Amino acid sequence: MSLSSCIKKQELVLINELTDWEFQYEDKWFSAQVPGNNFSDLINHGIINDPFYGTNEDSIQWIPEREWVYQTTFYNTKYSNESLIFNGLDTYADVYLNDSLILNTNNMFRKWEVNVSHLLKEKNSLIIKFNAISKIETQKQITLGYALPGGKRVFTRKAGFHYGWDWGAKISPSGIWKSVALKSWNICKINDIHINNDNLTDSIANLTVNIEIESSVKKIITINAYDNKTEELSLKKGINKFLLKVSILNPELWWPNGYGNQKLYAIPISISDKNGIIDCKTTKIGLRDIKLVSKDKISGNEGFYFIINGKPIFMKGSNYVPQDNLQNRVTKKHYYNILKDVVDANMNMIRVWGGGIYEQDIFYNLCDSLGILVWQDFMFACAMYPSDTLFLENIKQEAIDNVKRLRHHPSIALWCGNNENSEGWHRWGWQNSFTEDQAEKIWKGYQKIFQDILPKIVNSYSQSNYWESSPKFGRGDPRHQFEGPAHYWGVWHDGEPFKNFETKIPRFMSEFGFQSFPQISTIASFSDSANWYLQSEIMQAHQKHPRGNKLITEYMRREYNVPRNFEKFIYASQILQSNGMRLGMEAHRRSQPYCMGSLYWQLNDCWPVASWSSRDYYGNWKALHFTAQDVFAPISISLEKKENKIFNIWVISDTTNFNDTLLIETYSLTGKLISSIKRKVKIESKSQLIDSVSFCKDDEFIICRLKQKRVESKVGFTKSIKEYHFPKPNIKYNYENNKLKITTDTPIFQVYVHGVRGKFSDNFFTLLPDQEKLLENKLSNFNPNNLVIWSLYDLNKN
Ligand code: BMA
Repeated sequence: MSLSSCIKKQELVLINELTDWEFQYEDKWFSAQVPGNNFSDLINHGIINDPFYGTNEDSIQWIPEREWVYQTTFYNTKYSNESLIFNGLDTYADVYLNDSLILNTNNMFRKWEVNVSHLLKEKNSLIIKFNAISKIETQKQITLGYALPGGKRVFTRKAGFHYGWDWGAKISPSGIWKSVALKSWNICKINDIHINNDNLTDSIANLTVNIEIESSVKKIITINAYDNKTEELSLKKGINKFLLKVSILNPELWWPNGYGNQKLYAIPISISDKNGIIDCKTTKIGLRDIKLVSKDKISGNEGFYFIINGKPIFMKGSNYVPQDNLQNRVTKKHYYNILKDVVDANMNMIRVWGGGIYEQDIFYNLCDSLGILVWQDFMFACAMYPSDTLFLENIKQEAIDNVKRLRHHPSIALWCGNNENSEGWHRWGWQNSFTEDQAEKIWKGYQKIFQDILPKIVNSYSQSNYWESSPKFGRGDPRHQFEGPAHYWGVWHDGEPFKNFETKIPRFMSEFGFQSFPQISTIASFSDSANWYLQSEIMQAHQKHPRGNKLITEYMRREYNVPRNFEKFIYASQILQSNGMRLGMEAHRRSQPYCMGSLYWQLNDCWPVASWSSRDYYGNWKALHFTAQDVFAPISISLEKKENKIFNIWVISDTTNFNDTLLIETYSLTGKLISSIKRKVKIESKSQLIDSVSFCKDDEFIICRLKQKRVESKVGFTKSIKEYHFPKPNIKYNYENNKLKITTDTPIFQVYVHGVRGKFSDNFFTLLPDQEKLLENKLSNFNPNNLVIWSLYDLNKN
């Protein structure tokens, strides 16, 4: 059966697209955007100002304290069976159809379907009332009798970051955040398809297709599947379950980015009778096998790595948080741009962190087609949760909805129960505020959710891997270096030196990070220049970590002159972050196969803020994103700085068995070549120590190159940057044929080209006097007149 013949006979009408919605504010009705939320609607009508600007966040806290009502009318042509589908209501909603209460919701992550056949008329009124959240939470806490770690938010199944985070504003919207549809059908319909991969070899993929059909009559139908297989079936009234065996010959595998193609197969299934097709569904799948290995045979310890299609693969990536507090502002383009930036930074995995949202379908579709593996947390973070029957049932349904929705995406590599809940309970002193009985009850609740309900659902509804919590152990427990995934926050939270990234190496680093400031145009989006100093009220409001600015400045002082000029301070903060994080990323990759993953905290921001991100709210790359691109490249050179001015030179690579020539060069600060060594190398392992070079003088630097693969290392310095006297460079540039050509008369480092709109193809690079740097700008017609070029020279002369 061809895809084009798969025409649905049941109807799915998106009510949000066909009708006008309104919301009520102080007795008046205003037009509303659906999907959307109350904040966006209030902004659109000029009732509130942009909550991201200045300190506006403070002035909008009344919004979640109120009730918000949305309404619409829609028309209907009668079918025998009709249901309303709400793909996402945030959060406590009472839904009325033609004045009858049809639904109460309590979970923004669930999909709700209500049979409304008996209530529909030709013209229908739909009213959705969103209740104020905090009153409900307070009531739930009173009923429980004590407060749980994480605060009152744990009672509500709503994105954790809406309540504020150490990188996020407290902006807690409510509303119809996903589409609303009217589903109508007459005879029977396909409810669900679940495709299992039974066996995958080079010559064949054997699949079992589980099909659920709902029928309003007893009936004989024909099922038509992918490979033109046809079967006659007899339906009973109600729910019918069948399975079909389907084979794909000479299957092409799906591979993560960097390892092969991302072949996807469409599997159409249709049901028909003598009058033609009654219903059909097409499911896209990718053929791949993902195993999570958590028992390391050699050491007997618990390792943690992924084997994809038989190959153990090192995971290079980052942690993803939602792209906006107001989800309706995240367009298809935002999804594409961010995931393209993930691939451009040579990543093959991102972790969707548990304090955000289960992402929209488009996110996973793009991950499938770009080869980005997804470590998917369930939405539980940094807290302990209630465990009463209603709550457990609620999260069970939430898990079923989302595991079913995402199970066919080849990109899904892992479902993980929670972020840091177990770690917090065991090592952050949470237990101290409870009696023994309370503590026992809370821990049992944890076990029920994360050791029983969630793994069972993942197992029964998908073929994915499950892991209880990230991390297995945090930095407070020495076992974090030997077992499972780790979050290492000694650097940053405990003020440990960046060097410790090189020694505290776990089996899989699922979080480590350091903050920096976003570029000045991003800061200008929420403040004017009069506020551009760290202590200003606005800058403080856009730094959510209580010690954030202090930590950045303290670490900066260790290595750099702390610039008095605000814009240079921002530049320095980005170099500080990227150079520090480089130590960790390179050390993790060098430590293969002991360590098999490096996911830094964090990829992105949900508003303009100082944070751990490598890419700011507007998608601008910080220095760290360029560093990730460099360190995560398929082949990369790592300079490991040792005691006594010695550098170990490593090649770290996703592929092995190639020959090359390594050039090891040292230069004076004025660009004079001091020494040059050529070494023929045969790369036989994924991380290979090639040589050690020792320096006599401090005022020299080292650069290494792999000649054939055209890979260049970053520069190695022996001293702290603040101790160097860089000669004043004479930098020249011209702009021709959409390319910016830059030259210099002395070496320049961390060259930052800025001051104009658009994104350059490279930045924060090194340039030597005999080289030309050619840069492209995404905006082909950018104006080079205001261009500013800084390098480490500009930091040190400050
Ligand atoms: C991690 C995350 C977040 C937090 C980050 C920085 O552990 O899981 O909860 O934002 O640390 O503190």
